[in-house]
Amino acid sequence: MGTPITKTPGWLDWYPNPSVPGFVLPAGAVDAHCHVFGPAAEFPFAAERKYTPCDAGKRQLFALRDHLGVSRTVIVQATCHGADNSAMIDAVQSAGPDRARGIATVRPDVSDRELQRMADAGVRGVRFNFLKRLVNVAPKDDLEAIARKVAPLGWHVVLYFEGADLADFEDFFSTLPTPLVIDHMGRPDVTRPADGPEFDRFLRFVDRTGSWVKVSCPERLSVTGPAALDGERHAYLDVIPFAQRVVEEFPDSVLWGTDWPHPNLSDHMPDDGLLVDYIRQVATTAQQQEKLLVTNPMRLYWPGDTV
Ligand code: 0GY
Repeated sequence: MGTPITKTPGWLDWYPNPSVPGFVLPAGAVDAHCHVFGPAAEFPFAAERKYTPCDAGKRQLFALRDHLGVSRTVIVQATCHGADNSAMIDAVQSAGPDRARGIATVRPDVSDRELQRMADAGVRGVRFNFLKRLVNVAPKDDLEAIARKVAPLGWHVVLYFEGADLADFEDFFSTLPTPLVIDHMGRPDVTRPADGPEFDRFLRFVDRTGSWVKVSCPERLSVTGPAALDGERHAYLDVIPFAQRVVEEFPDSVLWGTDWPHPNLSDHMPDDGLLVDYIRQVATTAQQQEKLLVTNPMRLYWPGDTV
């Protein structure tokens, strides 16, 4: 018997009965950002975690994938599991033949053998997280050492940072020897203008570095909503100008993800079916949708494969 798990106070569990999306995803659509939590009895959470979530295991993730009409998933190691990637790798390997990829968290002393074992299991990148509420941010030397180790495998680095911190980090990011993938549009402050200097700076960084950008997590960025709940198919209006701008300026390097099971939301838990409907508001043409949902993630995570 493991120790009973007490969730972080105020924790919101994932939405149990998501709607059927009104937007039918194109064949071969990829959810390029989601997580698994535990289940804790099988995959205990890390001692150094900053939150304790509900269980959200691979079976529940695959049920949502099938419900939404997603074909493939990219499972990003959640910080509640620290650098123990077993739950993520187990989910990647259980997803069905070639249906999932993983993004790991590793320490600088990770061995080449361990990295190769992860690559064989479907891992294609590591995540560097700069949110102090989620992790004790690793020193730059450690991150550089990790990036140097994973670059020969053809992996990329996924960057998670707050928009306001980009100015401090961008020189460092530019030195990393791998492709870069940016989570949640670099977390802009959506109360500022989408054509203002802060978001311009972000887009210039994307252009200069050739980064990939996830136009994900409107539910995390939105201030005014409305929330994707109660049948609302036109949700998160304040985030749309930011996401539309990224999709229009970088149609060949945008990615989309559900972010299920939506860690650390405190205001509301979105209905994932309605989050799929949000896509149509940011990628407004069939060509943009095909690139965002199929062509781009396939090129990054399944190069050479067909849908
Ligand atoms: C996200 C966002 C968050 C959490 C994590 O790994 C994580 O714990 O990624 C967050 O709390 O902002 O990308 O899912």
